[in-house]
Amino acid sequence: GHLPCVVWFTGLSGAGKTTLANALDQALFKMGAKSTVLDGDILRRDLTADLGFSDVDRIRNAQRVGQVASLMAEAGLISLVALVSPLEAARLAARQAVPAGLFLEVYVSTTLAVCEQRDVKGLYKQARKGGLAGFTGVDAPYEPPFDPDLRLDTGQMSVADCVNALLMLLATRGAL
Ligand code: GGZ
Ligand code: DAT
Repeated sequence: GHLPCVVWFTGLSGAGKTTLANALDQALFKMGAKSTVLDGDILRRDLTADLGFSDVDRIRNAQRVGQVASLMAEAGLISLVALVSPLEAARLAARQAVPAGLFLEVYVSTTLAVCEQRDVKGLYKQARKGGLAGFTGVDAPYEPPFDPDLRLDTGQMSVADCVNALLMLLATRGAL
């Protein structure tokens, strides 16, 4: 059996949060552990579709998704959350929605240069042209976590190496 918890991935757009959350989800499934992915980008189509990208809305977003993740953990799942969550206050709101000790913060620390080079959705290009105001890393801040449980730079590490580091983290925290 495994202990449920919330693994919270924070980092710039294109840093690799979704890719790592999905890869970890698959690895956990193969091990017989029950997990689920909550992706900010997908949740914003419905659950959080009323929210924009102001500071207040980003905090609301993290708080709401944190509550859902907490419910998932209560139901016995390892809940994997991929949200830019660029503000310390937003991550704190999420942490406070989760029972003490069950919140693991993973800083996907991939540099802006690498994320912008990838530009998976062309959003950086759009933001640089001025067509997208308040884009994180371009003209909205990203506040790096002070003391993350794990730091992963996907510009330096393969997906497989990142997944192994994540499995180690879960194992050392008694989640596996
Ligand atoms: C940041 C934005 C913005 C702005 C649209 N700033 O690569 P993506 O596309 O899938 O990741 C980004 C996603 C961010 O949603 P989150 O709910 O994770 O953000 S937050 O935690 O800050 O509430 C990007 C897209 O939405 N996107 N506009 N202005 N990302
Ligand atoms: P995010 O969810 O942080 O916005 P993403 O997972 O959607 O990021 O995009 C990350 C892109 O980078 C995706 O196209 C896969 C690629 N990539 C290359 N090497 C990677 C690695 N080691 N880990 C994660 N993603 C990687």
